[in-house]
Amino acid sequence: MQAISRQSISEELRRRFRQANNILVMTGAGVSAESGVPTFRGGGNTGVWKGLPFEIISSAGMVERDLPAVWEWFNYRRGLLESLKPNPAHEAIARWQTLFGDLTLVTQNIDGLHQKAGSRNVIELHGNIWRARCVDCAARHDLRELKFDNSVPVCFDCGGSLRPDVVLFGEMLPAGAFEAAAMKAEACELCLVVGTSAVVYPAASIPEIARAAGAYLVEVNPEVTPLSELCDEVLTGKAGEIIPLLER
Ligand code: BV8
Repeated sequence: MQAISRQSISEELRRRFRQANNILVMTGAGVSAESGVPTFRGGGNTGVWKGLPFEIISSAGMVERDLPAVWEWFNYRRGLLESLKPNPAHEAIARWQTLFGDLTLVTQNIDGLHQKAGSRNVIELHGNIWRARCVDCAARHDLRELKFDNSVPVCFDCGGSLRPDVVLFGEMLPAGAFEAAAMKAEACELCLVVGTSAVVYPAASIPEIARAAGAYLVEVNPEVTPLSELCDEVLTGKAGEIIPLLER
């Protein structure tokens, strides 16, 4: 794949990036790939865990059936993430928040790397792997403070079982998160979609909402996705190489 250079970003996109006041950025696992976070459907081997497809081990039903197995899966991923750092794509997006009147950052990622790079007010559509939630009283707990082995951690407010505070397949998104993202998508002038295979809904409908409302839609991805044909511009390559090329 030929390295992407400054030239491959159109004058049209440069102008819109320079002039936009209100932009929305939506990210998926691909924005964290260069930090070493395995993707779900790319080269990473997290598609399957102990023989269970990702959509099964990360499903609401699994919490009912086998909560210890769910914890084992998320403990493994948290273990992977512990030492990983934001990459130039996360850092550039964090810098942008002071450059635009209104920048909305929406992510499907639960890795917290946008926040680690300095991004604030990140709309986490699918929750965060560093938090747990009580299945009884719904109290949230920061996992960084919790020391626990592979057993199911207990809620110190009510003694109930804790579960990862992430959205599992078959579960509703956090109250208000999707609505807030959809509202911003309707209002944005420029929508950048970075590192997502755009197959998981309702997240994948956010760029569709932005495009339908007249936003200039740009995709950054080394591969073609179901969203590519809807885009005004597709930048084929890696987020860590392309995103820093967009300057004001
Ligand atoms: C719900 C947290 C409703 C947990 C996640 C409509 C049509 C079809 C199906 C559905 C539909 N509506 C709902 C469904 C069902 C389901 C769904 O969408 N299924 C899919 C598989 C078809 N959706 C749900 O279940 C949602 N809930 O609908 O509830 C409801 C209604 C009533 C009552 C109750 C409920 C909940 C979905 C959320 C699930 N949780 N994550 C966890 O992480 O374990 S989803 C998880 O997978 C991620 O968060 C993300 O959303 C998705 C993975 O996608 P990506 O992030 O895009 O990653 P992927 O690996 O696929 O792709 C990486 C991309 O990056 C690739 O394109 C690659 O080329 C690119 N890339 C690689 N390297 C780079 C790069 N790009 C740039 N730079 C690089 N260096």
